[in-house]
Amino acid sequence: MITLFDLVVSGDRRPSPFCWRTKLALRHKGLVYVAEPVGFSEKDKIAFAGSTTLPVIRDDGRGGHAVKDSWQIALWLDEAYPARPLFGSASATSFARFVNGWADTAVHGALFPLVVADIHAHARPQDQAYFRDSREKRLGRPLEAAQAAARDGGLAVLRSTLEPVRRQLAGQPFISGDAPAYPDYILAGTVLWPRTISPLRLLDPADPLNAWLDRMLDLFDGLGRKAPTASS
Ligand SMILES: N[C@@H](CCC(=O)N[C@@H](CS)C(=O)NCC(=O)O)C(=O)O
Repeated sequence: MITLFDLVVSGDRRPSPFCWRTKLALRHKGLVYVAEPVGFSEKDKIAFAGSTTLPVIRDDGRGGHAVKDSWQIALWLDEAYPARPLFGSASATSFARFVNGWADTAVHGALFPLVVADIHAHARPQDQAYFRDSREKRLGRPLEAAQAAARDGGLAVLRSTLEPVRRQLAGQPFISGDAPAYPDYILAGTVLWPRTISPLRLLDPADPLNAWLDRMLDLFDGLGRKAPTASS
């Protein structure tokens, strides 16, 4: 059995874009897992893996082997469980690595300040001080001020950052081609993040990316669609 250490906020919501990547990857591979909820400040729960961030997985069927970091987890899953590959070839892995880096920097860089105060508002009460302190150090100002400043024009920047994906999807149903693979799970995790903790509508209703998102939310018996949202 695989245990996924999964970020939890209030109302048992699971917002982490990186944990979403791993959940979708596990389901893609048909692997059964149990999710162990971990709050922002519960570092003791993942210390066994030498990690301070989520996701972490522990595979009891493989001697309790632990892997940290969503990208490393994806690589390891394909190595340990070659059926139903997340990548499938060296060039597919290379493409996915680019998407991973682009999402983590360009997309998350634009998105994070747009929702940072909303994340704080949804963090469990016992995690809020840790979250505020660590993120205000990163942003150099109060969370509310950072979010208010980002909302002034930042959503348009974020939406234009997604333009390469619109072009990719103009000729195919998934970022990876005819079927979803890890690059799709990377960006689906990004979209599920604000959906879980913020009223912000990341995509304009007329955005062609909505058709792709609908396909992603339907995967694996509606895993993403069934997840509690900010308003549910
Ligand atoms: N590169 C890492 C990033 C993981 C990450 O930053 N996770 C956040 C949750 S979204 C976290 O665990 N933060 C804990 C903290 O801020 O202390 C990955 O892909 O797994």
